[in-house]
Amino acid sequence: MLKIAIQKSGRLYEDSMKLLKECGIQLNNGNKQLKTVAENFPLEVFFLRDDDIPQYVFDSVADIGIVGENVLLEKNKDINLVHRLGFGKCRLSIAVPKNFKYKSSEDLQGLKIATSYAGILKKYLKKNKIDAEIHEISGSVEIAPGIGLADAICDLVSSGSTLFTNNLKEAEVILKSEAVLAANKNLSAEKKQLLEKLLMRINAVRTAKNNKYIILNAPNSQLKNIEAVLPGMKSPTVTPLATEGWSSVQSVVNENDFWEVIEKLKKFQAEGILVLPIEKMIV
Ligand code: PRT
Ligand code: ZN
Repeated sequence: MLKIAIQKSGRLYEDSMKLLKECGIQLNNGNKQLKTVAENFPLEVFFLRDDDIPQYVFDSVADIGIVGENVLLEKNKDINLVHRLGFGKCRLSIAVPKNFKYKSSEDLQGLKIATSYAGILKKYLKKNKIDAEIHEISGSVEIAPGIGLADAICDLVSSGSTLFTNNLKEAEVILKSEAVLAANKNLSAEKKQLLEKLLMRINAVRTAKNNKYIILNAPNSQLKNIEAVLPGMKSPTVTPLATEGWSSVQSVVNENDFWEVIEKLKKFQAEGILVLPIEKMIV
């Protein structure tokens, strides 16, 4: 049995549950309980505060956990970052009051910076040879400059609206973060095997999300050009249409190249282009 810790409630809860579900893992209890066992996979799920997850994984109370990379780095436990999960994206940034004439990190010299991320901030300041005072607080960091508690803050930012409403502006991004899967370093062979199984499923789900299935009709004279733009998993599937001289082409396109590929396909006289989402993709 593999034990996974996920956030009990908060920004990572929904996406963590969704990921397990997309991996075909059925959980019938909600997060009202401390833990639950999956019905169709040897997985026990613990619902915890995100700050506690690195410690629990380190102590082998849980074997693996889903947590923000920001928390993982701040807690600095000796556990492995196994996989980035692509949700819960944010950045840890230093912000200063809007009217502060900020030019470079040199301007942070001698400032008092409020943060809940003292560990990461300390490393950043040391690396950049900045001598600033760290004022550690546990919440509502963004109000610190306004009430005269600090000159600047170091906090998580996603849309930037919290900074904006508190008359602050982003000065330095010190970490780009997303939810990650972290694991204990001493997993048994059996647990490692289960983790591999889970990772295979996570990869299939994530690869599928980054790709689209595409079907189109094209004149045979353009097939060579179209095959070159649509490499697909091995090569595209080409089948003749009832209309003489035309074929149907099916392939997979990466989300990042999508619009560029479509433009090229149009240039090569592709017609009736259909684009479909992919549920799972095993490469
Ligand atoms: O109860 P528990 O301790 O488990 O939860 P928590 O309140 O400590 O954490 P939670 O649920 O707020 O965040 C969990 C994780 O989500 C974080 O550790 C990050 O990895 C990730 N994440 C992604 C964020 C944000 N985006 C985010 N915007 N965590 C916090 N914020 C906060 C930020 O602190 C600031 O107050 O949102 C505000 C800024 O947001 P914008 O959109 O106004 O810029
Ligand atoms: Zn927390």
